[in-house]
Amino acid sequence: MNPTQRKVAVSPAQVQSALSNDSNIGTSPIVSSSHERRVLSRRRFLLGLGTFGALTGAQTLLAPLLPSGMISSALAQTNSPATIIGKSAGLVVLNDRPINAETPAHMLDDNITKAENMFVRNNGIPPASIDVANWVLTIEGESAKESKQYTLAELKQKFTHHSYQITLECGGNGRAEFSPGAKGNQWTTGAVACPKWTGVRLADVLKDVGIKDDAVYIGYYGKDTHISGDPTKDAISRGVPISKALEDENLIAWAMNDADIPIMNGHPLRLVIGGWPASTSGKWLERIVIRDRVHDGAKMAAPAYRVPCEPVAPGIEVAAEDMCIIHAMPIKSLITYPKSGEIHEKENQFVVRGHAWAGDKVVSDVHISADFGQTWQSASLEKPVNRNAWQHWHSQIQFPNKGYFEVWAKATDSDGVSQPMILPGWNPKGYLNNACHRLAVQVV
Ligand SMILES: Nc1nc2c(c(=O)[nH]1)N[C@H]1C(S)=C(S)[C@@H](COP(=O)(O)O)O[C@H]1N2
Ligand SMILES: [Mo]
Repeated sequence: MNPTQRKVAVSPAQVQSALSNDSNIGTSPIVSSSHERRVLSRRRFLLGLGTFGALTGAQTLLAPLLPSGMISSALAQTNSPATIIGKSAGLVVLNDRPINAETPAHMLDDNITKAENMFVRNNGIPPASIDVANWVLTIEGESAKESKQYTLAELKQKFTHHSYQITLECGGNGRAEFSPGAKGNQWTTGAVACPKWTGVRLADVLKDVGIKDDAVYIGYYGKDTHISGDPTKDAISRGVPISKALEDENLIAWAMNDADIPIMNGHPLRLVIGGWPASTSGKWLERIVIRDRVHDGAKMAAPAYRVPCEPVAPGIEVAAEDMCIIHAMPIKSLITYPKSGEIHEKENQFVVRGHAWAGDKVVSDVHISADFGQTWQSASLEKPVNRNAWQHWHSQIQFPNKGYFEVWAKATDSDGVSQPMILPGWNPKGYLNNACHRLAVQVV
């Protein structure tokens, strides 16, 4: 053991013993769809870290930092999943039926997320075959003036092409922190990405078909199938109000980062809706309906993608009629460099950076704290390359002494709304956790 390792507050052995009953935490699990298992393993994990919990008095807050952090590289090794087609082995698979995988924060360090690093969120079974040459997009619905069909070639030839970098974040990103827990994929921080998308404006295509005055909503249908295999059921069919749909940045996209969209992210065509839960960005897009009412497709009804209209106490049951559809995503940020768990020499400046995004708004500030939120310093923040793209920030920290530190990042949007330090309003399905991201650093 070298001297720096000896300084680590939690030794690999301690972590190992804490993990001995369940290796699910601390190594990226191949499958951890069961929330109970996770809670149990976290409890076991904490048992081995009693002093740490006592130190902060906030075990549930601290617990998530350490497994990915100060542990031996052998333990930290990802249980690489059976490789997901087109994806980095470093993605963490949360579920394999259907495939759902998130991106560790440090793999989101690029300004433009690499295709192989973008998370995968499937509600159903991805299409088994994709016939690009014969792919047809149909636009119809009660509030469409007519029904029209476009091949990919027609879309590309008929409408002006646009490229935008658009942040897509799953509404359930951060669900793993909910207490009481919420069922579903236990996303930590990695169900977000901001690649560059190329396609035609959704608005241009809708206008080409003709939108009746009574239009209220649009809805999408994709080629994936329901997890049950039942062909009469849709995996998911969501949408947005027509006013949102007509914004410039929304695309019917065929390319991501100047190449075909990865199969798992919706090749050959997907909807890209900026600022709203990524569940509104339909993959394997085959049909868009212009509705004269709020779209009533699969996963539009409560409790899916809805939160209590008024805040509720944690754990409470909420009636369907008291749940409201999630609109724009809240202000959030991520620390993408360095990786959590760095061992850093005190004499050196600690360089830290990441991204921040604010739904339909703009990020106006990012602040960094290295003392558990007691003091904050302003980070340098770049403007977005376009609306609905994440913004890059960076900062430097001089630690006052040696020991265990955390770096916290807190972004503020153009309305002066900041990220909370802890889980904001609890809700039954575990949506909209925009609590500050925290990084563990051992200063030696
Ligand atoms: N057709 C289809 N579109 C879909 C989904 C899906 O399961 N099927 N999942 C939605 C959800 S919940 C999210 S978060 C995003 C995820 O996009 P990604 O898998 O490309 O990261 O796609 C959305 N669009
Ligand atoms: Mo999602």
